[in-house]
Amino acid sequence: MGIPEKIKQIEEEIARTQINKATERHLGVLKARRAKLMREQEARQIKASGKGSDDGYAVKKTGDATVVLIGMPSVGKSTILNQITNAKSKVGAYDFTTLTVVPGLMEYRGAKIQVLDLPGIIAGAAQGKGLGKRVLSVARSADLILITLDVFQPGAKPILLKELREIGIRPDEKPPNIVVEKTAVGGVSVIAQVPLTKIRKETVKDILSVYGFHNARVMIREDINDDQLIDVILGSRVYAPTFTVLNKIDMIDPESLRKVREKLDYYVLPLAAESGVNIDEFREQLYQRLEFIRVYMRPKGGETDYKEPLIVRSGYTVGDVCDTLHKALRTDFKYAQVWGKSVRFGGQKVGLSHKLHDEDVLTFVTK
Ligand SMILES: Nc1nc2c(ncn2[C@@H]2O[C@H](COP(=O)(O)OP(=O)(O)O)[C@@H](O)[C@H]2O)c(=O)[nH]1
Ligand SMILES: [Mg+2]
Repeated sequence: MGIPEKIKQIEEEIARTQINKATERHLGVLKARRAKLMREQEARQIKASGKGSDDGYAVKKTGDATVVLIGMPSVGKSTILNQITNAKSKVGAYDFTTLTVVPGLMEYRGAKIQVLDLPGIIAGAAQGKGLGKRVLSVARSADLILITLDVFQPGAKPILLKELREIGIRPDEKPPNIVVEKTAVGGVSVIAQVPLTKIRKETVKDILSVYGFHNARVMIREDINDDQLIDVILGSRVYAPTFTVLNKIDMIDPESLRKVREKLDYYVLPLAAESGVNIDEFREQLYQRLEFIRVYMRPKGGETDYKEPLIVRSGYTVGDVCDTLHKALRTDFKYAQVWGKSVRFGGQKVGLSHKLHDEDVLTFVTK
């Protein structure tokens, strides 16, 4: 039996199996086997094609953050790109007008945001339907995934999310708080620091054994499920938040729009990209969701530059700032001084791992 048949067989068994306490362990193992086979299949496909997995569609990340536009064909992605960036992406009333990835740059409040317009996704894209996997893989570089829905097709989000999950993106999830360390001897020990309600320790051990971990220490710090454990073991998952807009609201009356929004159990920003309705609000919300912070640089013994702050993502450390400024800075780094909310007193000395806050003032002291 070939790999695709094996995957199919396992998927059928998963579909047949009722989810309950008695089957939890078995299901965990099935999912682990499926994920392992999928990885093998992917490796073979890449080898057979003789190219990288994202050949021809690799897009260099530029700017302070990258946003990827995702949606069904003809929902208005290219129109949005053209409205908010300097790009000129082809707009068309027919499907698949955009055949490659079109990048644009949106400059807003001093931040440079790279926006990538992807060809429309259809169900099964991750399995190679339509333009398929190679194009979709570009979404893996996203700091934020912008989901575009059409007022006449407002229920498309689950299909899009499923396709993203298939290529290893975990939309709106955080990396699970689990550490798996291989050890030389001693079998598998599972230490849970919180009560586990979705997975049993035996299942953790079973799943690890599918991946050949027979000696390991597993530290679980949150109430995870089997899928999350498999994600951690595979290690190639990317985690990104999503932001959803509902486009073409000019096509329906306010009452119908209210009804459409009521049916969706999550927030959407109503938009009419073509005529520009809500575009300013859209840019603002996009900027907010990227959670930028401003860092003002002060040369040692000099004046703070309040005019041109450094724009970085929230969560950035002094070390991250070194990397964005100059490669050599990290090696020459002695210490930094910070004034602002992230420190207890102005001018406090900090190291590379210090996390910065919005509007901190930063001085580097080098060797
Ligand atoms: N009525 C209306 N039409 C729109 C709007 N945005 C885009 N369109 C039209 O929808 C069609 C598809 O747009 P396009 O940007 O190419 O969609 P894409 O395939 O998602 O990139 C084009 O004919 C656009 O003119 C909008 O806000 N309102
Ligand atoms: Mg397009």
